[in-house]
Amino acid sequence: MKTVTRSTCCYCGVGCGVLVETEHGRITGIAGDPDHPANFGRLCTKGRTLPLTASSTTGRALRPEMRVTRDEPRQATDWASALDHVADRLAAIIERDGPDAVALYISGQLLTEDYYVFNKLAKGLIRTNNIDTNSRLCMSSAVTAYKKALGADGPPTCYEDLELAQTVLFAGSNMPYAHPVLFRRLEDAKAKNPDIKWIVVDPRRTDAAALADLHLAIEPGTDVALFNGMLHHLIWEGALDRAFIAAHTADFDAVKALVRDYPPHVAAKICGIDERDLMQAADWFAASPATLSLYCMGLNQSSHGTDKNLALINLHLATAQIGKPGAGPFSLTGQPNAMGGREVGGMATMLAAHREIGNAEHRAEIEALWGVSALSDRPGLPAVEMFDAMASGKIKAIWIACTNPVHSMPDIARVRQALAKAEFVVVQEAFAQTDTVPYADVLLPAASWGEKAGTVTNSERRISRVRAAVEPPGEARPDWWIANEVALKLEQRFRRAAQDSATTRTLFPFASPQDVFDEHRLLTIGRDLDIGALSYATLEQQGPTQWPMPAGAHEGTARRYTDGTFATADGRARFLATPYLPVAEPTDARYPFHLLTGRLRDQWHGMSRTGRADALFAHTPEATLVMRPGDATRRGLEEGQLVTVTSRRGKLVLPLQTSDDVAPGTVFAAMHWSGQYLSSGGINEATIGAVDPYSAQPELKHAAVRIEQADLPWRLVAARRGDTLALRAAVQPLLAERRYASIRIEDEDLIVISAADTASNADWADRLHDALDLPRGDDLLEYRDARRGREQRVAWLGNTIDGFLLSGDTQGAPALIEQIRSAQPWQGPRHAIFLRGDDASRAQVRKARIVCNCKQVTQTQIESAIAARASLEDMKATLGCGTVCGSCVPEIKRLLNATAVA
Ligand SMILES: Nc1nc2c(c(=O)[nH]1)N[C@H]1C(S)=C(S)[C@@H](COP(=O)(O)OP(=O)(O)OC[C@H]3O[C@@H](n4cnc5c(=O)[nH]c(N)nc54)[C@H](O)[C@@H]3O)O[C@H]1N2
Ligand SMILES: Nc1nc2c(c(=O)[nH]1)N[C@H]1C(S)=C(S)[C@@H](COP(=O)(O)OP(=O)(O)OC[C@H]3O[C@@H](n4cnc5c(=O)[nH]c(N)nc54)[C@H](O)[C@@H]3O)O[C@H]1N2
Ligand code: SF4
Ligand SMILES: [Mo]
Repeated sequence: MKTVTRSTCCYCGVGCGVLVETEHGRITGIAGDPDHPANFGRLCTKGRTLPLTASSTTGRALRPEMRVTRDEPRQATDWASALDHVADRLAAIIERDGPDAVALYISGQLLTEDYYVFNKLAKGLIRTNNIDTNSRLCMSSAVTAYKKALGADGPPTCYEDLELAQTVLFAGSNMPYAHPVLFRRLEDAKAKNPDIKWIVVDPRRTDAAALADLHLAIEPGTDVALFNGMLHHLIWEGALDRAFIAAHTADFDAVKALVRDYPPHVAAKICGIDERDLMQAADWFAASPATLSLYCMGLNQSSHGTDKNLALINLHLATAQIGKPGAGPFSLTGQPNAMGGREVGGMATMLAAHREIGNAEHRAEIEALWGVSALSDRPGLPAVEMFDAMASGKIKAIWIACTNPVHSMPDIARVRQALAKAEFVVVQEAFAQTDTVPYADVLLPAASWGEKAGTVTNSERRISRVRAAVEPPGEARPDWWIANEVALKLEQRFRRAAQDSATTRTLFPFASPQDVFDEHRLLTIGRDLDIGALSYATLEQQGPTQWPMPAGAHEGTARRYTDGTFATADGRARFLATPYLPVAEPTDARYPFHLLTGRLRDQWHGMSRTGRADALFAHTPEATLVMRPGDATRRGLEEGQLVTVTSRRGKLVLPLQTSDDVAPGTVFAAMHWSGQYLSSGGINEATIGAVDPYSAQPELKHAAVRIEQADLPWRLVAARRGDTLALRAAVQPLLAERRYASIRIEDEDLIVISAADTASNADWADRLHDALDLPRGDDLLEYRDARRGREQRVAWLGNTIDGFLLSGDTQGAPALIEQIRSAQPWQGPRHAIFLRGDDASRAQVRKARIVCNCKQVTQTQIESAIAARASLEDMKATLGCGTVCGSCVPEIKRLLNATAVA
C-alpha cells in the first residue's frame, strides 16, 4: 500500500514542501507539495531525484564504528559502547585540558532540534563556545551585516516579494542553479510583466546573467566599489529618499563622506565595467517602485563579505527600498536550515534565540532558562580558527556532524593536518564514504532525509516540518538522539566527578524532537524571532509559518520593519561606511589567474547524496577547470587537455574546459568534486583560509592561481557497466595514487575512470581492473604492444561490450564507450574490435550533453530545433524539454538568445 508523507526537501534554502511516497517501507516517489507556500507544487532536478538517492543502502553508514588507537582500522561496534567511548574520551580531555579543548563542528543541514541539542550540549553542559558550523562558510557575513545595519539577523523580505519586485538585483547569486524554484517564480513574474528589470552582478556570465537586462561583469571582489559608486551617483542625482533617511536611519553623513571617493568613473574602473552601466543600474535601483536585491555567496564568501553586504544595504536604506512589498535586501540562505541554526544560536559567536555570548544580560537569561550557572563568556572559535587551533594542539577533540570539512573548508591541506593532529575525532555521518570519514576515531551513523523528523527554517523565515517517511537503515539514528545520548552520559560523568547528587534535574529531558522544539520556543519569547505561538500542533494546523509569531498572534510575519522601526536600540537602521578593499590574494606574475568557485545545477556540495543518482551527472559529468578560449590559446592549451592548477597552498590536476562565460584572467571550478571523484581533494586544495574580520567567513570564492599544462604522458581510460555506487566505492581508494585520476558517471549504470601520470603503472592498472570487476579469462579480450607501451582489455558479455581498460594509447576510448552505451551487439569476430581503423576510433564520439534532465533532451537536439527556428514553446511541445521541473529553461532560453544574436 502506498503512503504519502508531507515533508521538506533536504537541499537548498528555498525549502520546498514535498510529498514523499513510500511502499513496503521504501521511498518510491516524490512530488512537490501544492500547498507549500515556497514552491506550490514545484521541485527542481535535485528535489525530483531524491528517491533515486534514497533507493539503496549501499554506501550508507549503517553501524557505529570505533578504534582505540590511530594505527588500527575502525571496527563495527554497538551503540552503547560507541556512546560510552565518546563520553569517556570527551570527559577525560575536558578534565585534563578544560572545556575549550573540545570543539563541535556542525551543519546548517541539521534540523533545528538536532542543532538545539548540540548547542545546549556545548554551551550548557561542556561550557565551551567552541561550537561552530559550516554556516560560517556560508551565511555569517550576511548575519553580521543584518545585525550591524538593521539591528537583528534575518531577512526583512519574503518570497511574495519575488513577484512584486519591479527591479531585481542579483548580486553574487546564481539562482537558476542554486535556488531554482525561486527563479521559476521570478521567470513567471517577468513573463507577465516584461518591464521588470533584472540586473546581475557576477564576474561570470551565468544563466541568470545571460538572461538579465543588465549584466555587470565586475572584476572579482569589487562589489563594494560598485555599490559605493552607485550610491555616489544617486546622491549626485538627488535620487535618495531624504525623508526616510531622516526619520528611520542614522549615520548617513559618514557614508556620504565616504562615497565621495567613488564617483562612477572611478568605481567603474575598479570594477572593470562601463561607467554608464553602473549609472544605469543605480537609476533602475532607485527609480523602481520596488527593488529587491537577492544575494548569496558572491557577496558572503569574501574577506570583505560583511562590507559587501553593508554597502548593498546602504543602497536600500538610502532609497527606502526596504520594509515595503517587493523591496529589500534579501540574503538567500544556502542550506535547508541555515536559518534554524542561527535561531538556536548554534555558532561560536552567538547564544540561543539571537542572543550574544559577549552580553552578560543575555548569558544570564539563558542561565535562568536552562537552569545552569556560569555559561562561558570566552568567545568560541569560528570554523577556520577552530581547525587552526587543532593543528596547533590547543583543541584536542572534535566532533563533526553533518558536514564534510576535508572537502568544503578552504585550504584542505590545513584541515587534514589539523585532524591528523587531534587526539580524538568523532564523525557523525549518514554516508560511509566522504573525505572526512577516514579521520574518524568514532563514526556515528546518522539517519538522514526521509528517516528523521523535526523542523527547518527557509530563506524567508518560514518554519516547516520535516517528517520521517521510512525507518533509518541499519543502526542509523537521528542526530538529535545521538547528541542527546552523549549529553546524558557526559552529564553522568560530570556528576560523578563532582560527587553531585543523582537527583539533580537533567539538562536533557528530551524524549522526542517535539520536546526539543518546545524548549527552543520558550527561549525565543520576547526576542525578535519570537515564536511563542508556534508548536508542532499549530504547524500541523496552519502549515509552514514565518517567524516572528509571538503569543497571541494567529499568523506569522511576512515582512519586517514595515513601519520603519528597526531592531536597533533607537529603532533606526544604521548606515555603515564601507571602503573598498581588494581581495586577500590579488593575482601577480607568479599566480596570474583569479580562481572563482561555485555550484553546478544538479550537484549538491560534496555529492554524498546527489552523487548517488546517475541521472544527475548528465548535465556535467566530470570535474573541469573553465578558462576563456583566448586565455587558453595564448598559453598553448586546448579544450580537454590536463592542466595543473597551483596556488600558494596546494595544487590539483583537472581537464581544461573553455568557455566565454568567464572573463579574461579568471578561471572557474565547481566546488563539488572531492577525493571521492578525483585523485586530489578538489578545488579547495587551492583556496585560501583568509577570513572577513567581522564575520570570520572565509574567502572561498577567490584565490590567485597558476595554470600550466600537466606533463603526464601516460594515460589510462577504463569503463564498466554496472552498479555505479558499488563500482565507485571500489575504485575510489585507488584514485589518490595517480597524479590525475577522475571518476565520471557517463550514463545510467556506466562509470568511466580517466587517469594520467608521468610513467605507466601496470600494477595500478591491474588493481583498477579488479576494482572494476572486469573479468579475466574467456570474457576478456586482451591486446598488448609492449614496445609501444600500449595495452587494451575489453570485457565481453556475450556479443556486447561490458567494459574496457585502455592504457598507453587511449584514443579508442570514446568509440568503445559509445559501443557500451548503445548496447548494440558487436558484429563479426571479437578481435576485430581492435582492428577498427584509427579513423573510427579517433572520431569525436562524445556524448551529447543533457540539458533537460526530466525529459532527457540533449543540447544537440535543442540546437537543431533552434536551427529549424523552433521557439521555446515549440520545443516544449515537440521535445518536451522544460515542461516538468523547469530547471533547464534558463539554459534553453540562453541557447535561443545566442542564436538570435548570431
Ligand atoms: N545546485 C545546487 N544548489 C545549491 C547548492 C549546491 O550545492 N548545489 N548549495 C546551496 C548552498 S549551501 C548555497 S550557500 C547556495 C549558494 O548559491 P550561490 O551563491 O548562488 O552559488 P555559487 O555558485 O556558490 O556562487 C554564486 C555566484 O557568485 C559569483 N561570484 C564569485 N565571486 C564574486 C564576486 O566577487 N562578486 C560577485 N558579485 N559575484 C561573485 C560566482 O561567479 C557565482 O556565479 O546554493 C545553495 N543551492
Ligand atoms: N571552494 C568552495 N568551497 C565551499 C563553497 C564554495 O562556494 N566554494 N561553499 C561553502 C558553503 S556555502 C557550504 S554551505 C559548504 C558545504 O559544505 P559541507 O557542509 O561539507 O557540505 P555537504 O557535502 O552537504 O556535507 C554534509 C554532510 O552531511 C552528511 N549528511 C547528510 N544528511 C545527514 C544527516 O541527516 N545527518 C548527518 N549527521 N549527516 C548527514 C552528508 O553525507 C555530507 O557528507 O561548503 C563550503 N565550501
Ligand atoms: S529548489 Fe530544488 S533543491 Fe531547493 S528546496 Fe526546492 S526542490 Fe529542493
Ligand atoms: Mo552554503
